[in-house]
Amino acid sequence: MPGDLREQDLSKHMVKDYDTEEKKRPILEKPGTLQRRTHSLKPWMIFLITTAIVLALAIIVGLLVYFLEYEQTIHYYQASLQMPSIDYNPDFSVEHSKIKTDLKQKINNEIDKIFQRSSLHHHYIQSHVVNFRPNNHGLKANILLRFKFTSNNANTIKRQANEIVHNNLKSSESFLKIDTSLPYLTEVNGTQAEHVLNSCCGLGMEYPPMERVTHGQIASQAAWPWQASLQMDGTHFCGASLISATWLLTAAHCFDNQKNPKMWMASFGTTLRAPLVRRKVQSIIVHENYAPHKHEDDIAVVKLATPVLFSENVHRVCLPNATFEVLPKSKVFVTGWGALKASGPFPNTLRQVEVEVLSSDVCNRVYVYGGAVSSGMICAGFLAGERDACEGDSGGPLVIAQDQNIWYLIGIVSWGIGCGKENKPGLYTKVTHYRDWIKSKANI
Ligand code: 4AZ
Repeated sequence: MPGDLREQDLSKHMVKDYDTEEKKRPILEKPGTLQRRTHSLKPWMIFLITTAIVLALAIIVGLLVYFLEYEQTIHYYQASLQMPSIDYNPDFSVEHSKIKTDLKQKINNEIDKIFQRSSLHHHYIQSHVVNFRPNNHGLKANILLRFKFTSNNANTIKRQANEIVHNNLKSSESFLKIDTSLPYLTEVNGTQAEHVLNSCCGLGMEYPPMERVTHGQIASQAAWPWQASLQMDGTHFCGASLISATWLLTAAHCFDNQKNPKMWMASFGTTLRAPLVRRKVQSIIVHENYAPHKHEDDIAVVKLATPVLFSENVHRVCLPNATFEVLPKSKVFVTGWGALKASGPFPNTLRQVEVEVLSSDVCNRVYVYGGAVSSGMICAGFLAGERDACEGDSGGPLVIAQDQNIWYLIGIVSWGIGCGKENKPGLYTKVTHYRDWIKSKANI
């Protein structure tokens, strides 16, 4: 066949060509030798490749560790616990009462102990008692448990946590019992849990502070989380204090020129520009006996259009009972965005100053305020002057730390002659004097 012939011819040709090339090659370079050379690796190359592989493996392991360890997020679970051995006491409803604080501590210690010796000890952070309620099995406590884990572990961790709670509380050893008719743990969304965790009053700056405050100081973010700024057209006019998720307490004279709630806004967070939270104002209730440009009954409550969600940096201050007494010389703090001195500049960041309570007798001396200090006012500062509230601080809080570092609102910045002048300390509306009025208007 013609095809066969052509193939034969071609193969002959190829052999011929190869032979020619073979002859041209130098004697030392045999074909086999050349092939082996291209495939063998030098030691430095082997070292380089091994290093690269080890490095790549290390990066992969590192990334895995990072995602397993550091991409952990906070998860909250709510649970209800029964304490059949404890009878309900009305003081369990009194915020910061000793009996309530002690029992909360006892429950938290018990839960800590259970989880710290469990398989979840790396994931468990803390337990927090939210409230107590009486029921037909004695006393019931609602608690929030805080865990840290990667989200893909959620179902396993919840199941394990349920088992741990169940196994530990079914034994008769613990004073805590679990309501077996309910699922033990239910997941709570983070913002809602933070709101609940921060809903107790008066948690602010640690007192006494690490270093002594001599003059006005910049306040740190979570030091005075109840401090609000009342603003008109985006301009700060007055300070105010958050006393619940919807109510602020401030001075009546802040509204001397503008009482329309639509014109006002409240902001929270230590900086006026770039605040943490803003709220519209729904209503303003000024004390009925207040007369503009006078100093008596200088108190008002402001209702926010929508409640704030409590967080570490925004939450309420405690209100003292009407019987709460503050002794002269008590150390107290006043905070605000007021002028740094009379007719001086206004700061953007919240400031704090420590002052002393002065007796009304001292403040009513002829050379001080000569009888202008009434029973509804509290006097604080120094006869020597210097540390004081000033213009723009009006309406803001004067607070005192009680045991367990809980802050109580005792005064509202109201008036004074100048700022930091000798024999002219600051005057504040006395909150205890108006305690019933606050209750009648805001139901707090
Ligand atoms: C004011 O004008 C003002 N030194 C507030 C407080 C004091 C003086 C003035 C106290 O808002």
